[in-house]
Amino acid sequence: MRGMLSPSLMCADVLNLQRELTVLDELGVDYIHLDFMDNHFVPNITLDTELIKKTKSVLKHMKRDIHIMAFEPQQYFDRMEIGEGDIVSVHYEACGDLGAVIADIRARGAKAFVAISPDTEPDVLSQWLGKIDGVLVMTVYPGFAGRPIVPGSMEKLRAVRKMIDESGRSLPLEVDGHVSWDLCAEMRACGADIFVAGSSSLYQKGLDIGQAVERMTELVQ
Ligand code: S6P
Ligand code: MG
Repeated sequence: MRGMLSPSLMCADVLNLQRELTVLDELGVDYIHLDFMDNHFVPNITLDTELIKKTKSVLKHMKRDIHIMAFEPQQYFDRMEIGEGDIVSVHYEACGDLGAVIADIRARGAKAFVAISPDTEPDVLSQWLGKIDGVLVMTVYPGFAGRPIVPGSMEKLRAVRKMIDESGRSLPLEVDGHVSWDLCAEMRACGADIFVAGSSSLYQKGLDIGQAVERMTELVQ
């Protein structure tokens, strides 16, 4: 699987989101990463359900990559209009009945990814690998941009990649958190396929977004 970018909209110019989305869409970026938080599972609030819903009317090619950092995420699916083509990541730690949440996402035609926070062991994924469409590994503590990478994250990516490969499925592995210019190629070598690009890379001040997308795409091939 080729390496793909998923720029994080919470790191973009929030006063000009429509323009930010259109530019990325026209550049041919694969995914837009949309972080939703409930101020309980994580101590912050970012993009809301209405905004996430409305992104649908702007995007032509780019797919939504919705990362829900909230307890019982299924309560938000209708309001986000989750459907065909979306990736929806829900946290292992946040679902009372993870099987039902996965089934709900897939019934809507979306791809169900299970996300794990830094303190969650990869082993918890083993029973779900046959039932999901991908895995998201958080390499920072969720809730904020600009956080330092958690030590041991590369080993964790490698361990999850190995588990996926040994399961016999070719599931994409997404990495979210401090995916920097310096670390993204190493993350690729550890088995990541989808790279959430935020304040450590694409959204550093003063960069030309077209050149930055091109450079990062090369780094993760
Ligand atoms: C954080 C969120 C992430 C951030 C991303 C920011 O909880 O899930 O998607 O937007 O990590 O990137 P960076 O490079 O600032 O860590
Ligand atoms: Mg995220």
